[in-house]
Amino acid sequence: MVDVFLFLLDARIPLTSVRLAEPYLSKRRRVYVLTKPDLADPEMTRAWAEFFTSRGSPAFAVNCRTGDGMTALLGHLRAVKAELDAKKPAALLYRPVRIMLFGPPNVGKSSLANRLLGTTKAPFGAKPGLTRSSNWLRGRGFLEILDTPGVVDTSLVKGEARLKLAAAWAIPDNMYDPEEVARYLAGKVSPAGVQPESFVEEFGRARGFIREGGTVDWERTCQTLILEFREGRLGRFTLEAPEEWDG
Ligand SMILES: Nc1nc2c(ncn2[C@@H]2O[C@H](COP(=O)(O)OP(=O)(O)OP(=O)(O)O)[C@@H](O)[C@H]2O)c(=O)[nH]1
Ligand SMILES: [Mg+2]
Repeated sequence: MVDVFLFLLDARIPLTSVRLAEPYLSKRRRVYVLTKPDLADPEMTRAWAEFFTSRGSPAFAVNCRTGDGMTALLGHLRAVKAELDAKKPAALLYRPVRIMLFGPPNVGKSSLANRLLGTTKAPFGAKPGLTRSSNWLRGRGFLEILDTPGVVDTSLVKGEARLKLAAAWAIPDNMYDPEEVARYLAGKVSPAGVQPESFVEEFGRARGFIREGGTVDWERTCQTLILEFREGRLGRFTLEAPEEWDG
């Protein structure tokens, strides 16, 4: 029995995140949580939250590392509790709100569970596939949370969506070609007029990744570019806009 589905979307790739998990969740009552907003373009995060809200699903941007945005999400969940309580016989009023977390690998599900519960019970960490099985978690307060592993088999995803998932680190490191992902990212983050290829090359030179003979150490350069994107060191980028929504 689940009262609310919290559908976590990486704020840098909301569309790809939705498409991954959508087939598992059709028609259920859901609340969207845009995670890692500190890494995304703030204007775009606002636009995405408004987009989902206008389509009838509440949406909140939450930074699970700092707690930014938690107050609004908790306020919403308290309102859900009040609504559920109003429908229940008095004898059942002690019942907590049951929440299931859903979303791509590494999106921040376990971090959010810990934040919502005020615990550190759910193991979390900077690599996809950390949570291996679904667990009901309880803490202080009025919530019970089902933390789940990443929802889908990302190995089946192809094309640009796959590059985006790799960039956001929803795909394990040995499952993508770093050069392909770095070139893709360079195309997104390089200033207008700069070719992705030259951007990567300059990036490597600027960091001193030079081999004997003066050529750029391409592998190290690509890996570092991806890493710096993931940490927000190249800036705050959102790779998808609500206008791309087609469903
Ligand atoms: N920058 C940033 N990092 C975050 C945020 N929320 C979570 N993280 C980091 O993202 C990584 C993944 O967090 P988890 O909570 O383990 O993600 P998960 O969805 O449970 O991952 P799996 O169980 O592997 O599917 C961790 O390194 C977190 O610290 C956020 O709002 N901003
Ligand atoms: Mg987890």
